[in-house]
Amino acid sequence: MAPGKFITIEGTEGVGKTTNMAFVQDYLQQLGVDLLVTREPGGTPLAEQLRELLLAKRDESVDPTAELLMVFAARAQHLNTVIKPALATGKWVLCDRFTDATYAYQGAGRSLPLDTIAKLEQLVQGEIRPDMTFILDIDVRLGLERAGRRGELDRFETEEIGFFERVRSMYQQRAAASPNNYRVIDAGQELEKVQRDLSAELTALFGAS
Ligand code: Z5A
Repeated sequence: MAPGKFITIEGTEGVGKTTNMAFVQDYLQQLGVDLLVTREPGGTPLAEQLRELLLAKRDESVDPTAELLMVFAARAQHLNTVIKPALATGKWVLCDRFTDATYAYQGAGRSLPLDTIAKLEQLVQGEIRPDMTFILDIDVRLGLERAGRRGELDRFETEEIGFFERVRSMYQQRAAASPNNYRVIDAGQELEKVQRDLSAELTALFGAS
């Protein structure tokens, strides 16, 4: 059986990932795709516990390398027990964030060396990479304004604006470096227009599959 496709959605705060994940899920299911929808950090009971540890605000500062290792610990569990088995049976996997987020948040945001992330990526994932990544791109201030309307902020959301500027820039650089595997969507537009753009990309990519 042909393995399924692995699709991820990424972006900075307030970009509308949750809203648009649901839209992409509907689109693919209408095409008849057998789809597993999941998220990172998370996607298994252990990885969801690691997510809680990562997002919780706390009195001690979190060492960036400790944060990086927790992200990859969660990913190893998620990838090996959920994502890989699903892909192997021909299911498609739609994942809210994956290793691009690590390059963006821990690499650019926390200034950890990118080659360290690349080594962990290789160790944990081997050759597995997403087939397609949608990057929802938004002006950082606009995104933070939207995220702020949702209520209490988590540990990442309380970072200063420069952190999110670096995160956004890393996403843009990664998309520019591998245009075949990324699509950048302007998420600063009205939702209807964002979803029209997403639909056009999805139709071009998967409409005929
Ligand atoms: N993290 C990491 O550091 N390293 C890693 O490797 C990984 C993750 C995998 C949790 O991620 C944290 O984990 C994340 C990075 C770190 N940092 N933070 N925080 P998350 O993905 O779970 O959390 P999130 O970034 O807050 O995503 P989210 O919950 O999907 O939020 P969102 O993108 O802001 O989506 P939303 O809730 O759908 O939209 C926000 C609001 O805007 C909402 O009220 C919508 O109705 C509204 N909205 C959406 N689209 C529009 C448009 N087009 N116009 C107007 N209003 C809109």
